[in-house]
Amino acid sequence: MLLSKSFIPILKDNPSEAKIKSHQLMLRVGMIKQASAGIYSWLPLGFKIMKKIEDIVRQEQNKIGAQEILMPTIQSSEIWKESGRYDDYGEEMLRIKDRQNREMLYGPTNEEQVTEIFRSSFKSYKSLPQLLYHIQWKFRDEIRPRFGIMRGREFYMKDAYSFDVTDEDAFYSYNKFFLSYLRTFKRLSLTAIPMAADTGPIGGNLSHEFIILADTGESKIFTDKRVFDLNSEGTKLEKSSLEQLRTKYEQYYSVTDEKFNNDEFEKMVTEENRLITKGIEVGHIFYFGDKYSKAMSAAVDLPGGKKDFVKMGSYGIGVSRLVGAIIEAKYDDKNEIMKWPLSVAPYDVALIPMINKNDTSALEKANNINNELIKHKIDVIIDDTDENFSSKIKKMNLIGAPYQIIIGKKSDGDLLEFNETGGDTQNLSLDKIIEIITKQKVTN
Ligand code: P5A
Repeated sequence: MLLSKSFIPILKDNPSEAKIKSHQLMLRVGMIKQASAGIYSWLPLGFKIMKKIEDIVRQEQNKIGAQEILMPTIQSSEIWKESGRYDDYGEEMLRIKDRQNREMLYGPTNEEQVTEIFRSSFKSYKSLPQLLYHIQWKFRDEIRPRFGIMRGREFYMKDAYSFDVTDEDAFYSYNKFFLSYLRTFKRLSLTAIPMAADTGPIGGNLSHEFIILADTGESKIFTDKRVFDLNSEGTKLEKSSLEQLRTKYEQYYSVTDEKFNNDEFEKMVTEENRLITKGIEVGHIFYFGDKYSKAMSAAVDLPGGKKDFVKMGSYGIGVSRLVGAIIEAKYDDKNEIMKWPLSVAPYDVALIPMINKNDTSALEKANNINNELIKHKIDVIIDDTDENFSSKIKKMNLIGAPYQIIIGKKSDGDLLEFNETGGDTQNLSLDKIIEIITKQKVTN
């Protein structure tokens, strides 16, 4: 892709309305454009990154056996009246009337809609467990939308729902998502810690928020530092392996402020291991048993001939919020350098030819290198503008391809100036560069 032909409207300075670095960068490089309060259009750069995040989220859902569906954004109020949440949800719900004066709403979440699908499709325990998910826009009329897409009114969420016969089976489903979330965030190169959390309007009594540390986060957390040394490596999808994983995490005190209890904190965590800080909630999982299935009569036949309401959980990931969360974690705003994790980077490599007015050889060389890189499935953006070197580097540092190749005075014969964005420059052959990038792409 040539920069001159791309739709990446970069601003010279940080927009003054943006208070946190993810919002600043997203507006600065034209990843998003505000349409109205808390509602955004996604421009090519931002959209490409979000789609890559979505793909990883999808792959990890499929790996635990969840099946993808797509439910509508607009829902009927009827099912919400059945569950009892139509009135409870209050002003955050955007209510709409159709031409027949029927009460509709723009879905803030889908527990009701999916329960309605389930009850009309499944009759027997033999079909369970069912893990269903979709990736769809949501609307919540947040009183204080802020920080760009971090707390939007319209936002993109992956929401999954599990249906089981017994509590025990349902915990197994819950633990599958627990593992899947740890794996998902790791692939996005984020350290997200599961923390015991409140259930709010979703309901139930078991819940974890997945939180990444960031000063600008809206969640206050109290945790034992040692939890950051844990990982999910080696965990299998078997019941006992998943239970061990949760026990491993739950041995360390880690809670959001609604669950905080100072006596417990001081009893469980030695002073040197206590960490009180802020974070961004990128995922949230809930177990709520038969809260919705009972209210909406979603029951299946059991082996003995009796019927029982199914046991349910729901599992959310903020796909659009993750774009901002990754920026909060990776953007060096002092030096104005963004380096996207390769797994979601908008381009793998920025090619920066130094172009003289009368000499187009650097651009030709860049085109040839691009053709080689394409053969190896390496995605490139070429700065073909005739701006000076430092403004070219500045722009590319903001766009954030993880690697840069500079074709300039110092490019010596077949050797090219190569660097990891923000890092030291090396002179390497194109073959060597391809080898380095390809190796990294495989491990991602
Ligand atoms: C779980 C899936 C739910 O809605 N129902 C279906 C449950 N949970 S949640 O915690 O309310 O939301 C899940 C994730 O969505 C992101 N999120 C948001 N992102 C941007 N702007 C918002 N206003 C917003 N609200 C929620 C968060 O990442 C959250 O963890």
